Amino acid sequence: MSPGNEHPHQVSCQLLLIGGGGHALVVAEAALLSDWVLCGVHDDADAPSVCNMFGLPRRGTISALLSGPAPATDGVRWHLALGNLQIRARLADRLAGDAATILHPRASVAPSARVAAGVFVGAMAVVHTAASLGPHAIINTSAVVEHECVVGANTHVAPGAVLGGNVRVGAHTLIGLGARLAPGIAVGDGCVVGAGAVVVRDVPDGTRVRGVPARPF
Ligand code: JB2
Repeated sequence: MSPGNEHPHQVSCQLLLIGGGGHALVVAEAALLSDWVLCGVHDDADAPSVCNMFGLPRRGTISALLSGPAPATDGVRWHLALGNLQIRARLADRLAGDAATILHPRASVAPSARVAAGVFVGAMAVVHTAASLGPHAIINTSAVVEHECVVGANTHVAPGAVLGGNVRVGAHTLIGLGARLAPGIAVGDGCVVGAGAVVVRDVPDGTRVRGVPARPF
């Protein structure tokens, strides 16, 4: 990794998960495999799945983090462990302190890749040579981000999606399950690429596309 990137295996750091549902289950297990010590969860559910599965205390709600004065994180590292991109963006703006980057130990992240704070890379995902991942991006299970791709802040590349070489994806965009983006394609901010789509033309900001080849809908 380039200077300034975090080492994937943070030893005995305390980590707060923001979100307690399905995505949190995946993040929690990856974090534990990477030697993080989980210290709690914020979620609106009374009994979040991740608390039940990993025996973690619920420290508060997401609604409380989103309202009132900016919440304090008391020096504890935190990670956005929920999938809702709008809520993730609002939380990222409000939370102080250092977001934790979590790389599953069986992800392949090239040493030359740039990985910003708060990123999650799931099991069997590949982030290839000179790729760049913005803050809080999610590269989910078995997704492939090829050489020199740029993935914007808070963008979610869903399981099995493939970004060919030199693809650029903006911020707050969802690349759906198993979608394919041809090499060199640009997808803008706030877009949705439907599951299984094959994108062979650039996608402007705020556009939803689906199908093979992908078209706006
Ligand atoms: O609009 C919201 C909201 N949406 C989700 N307002 C507030 N206040 N909280 C919201 N949340 C919080 O995210 C809730 O506390 C909820 O318990 C938590 C987790 O959301 P959910 O259980 O719907 O799923 P997830 O985010 O863990 O997983 C989704 O995203 C993943 C990336 C699912 O679609 C998964 O299948 C997917 N893999």
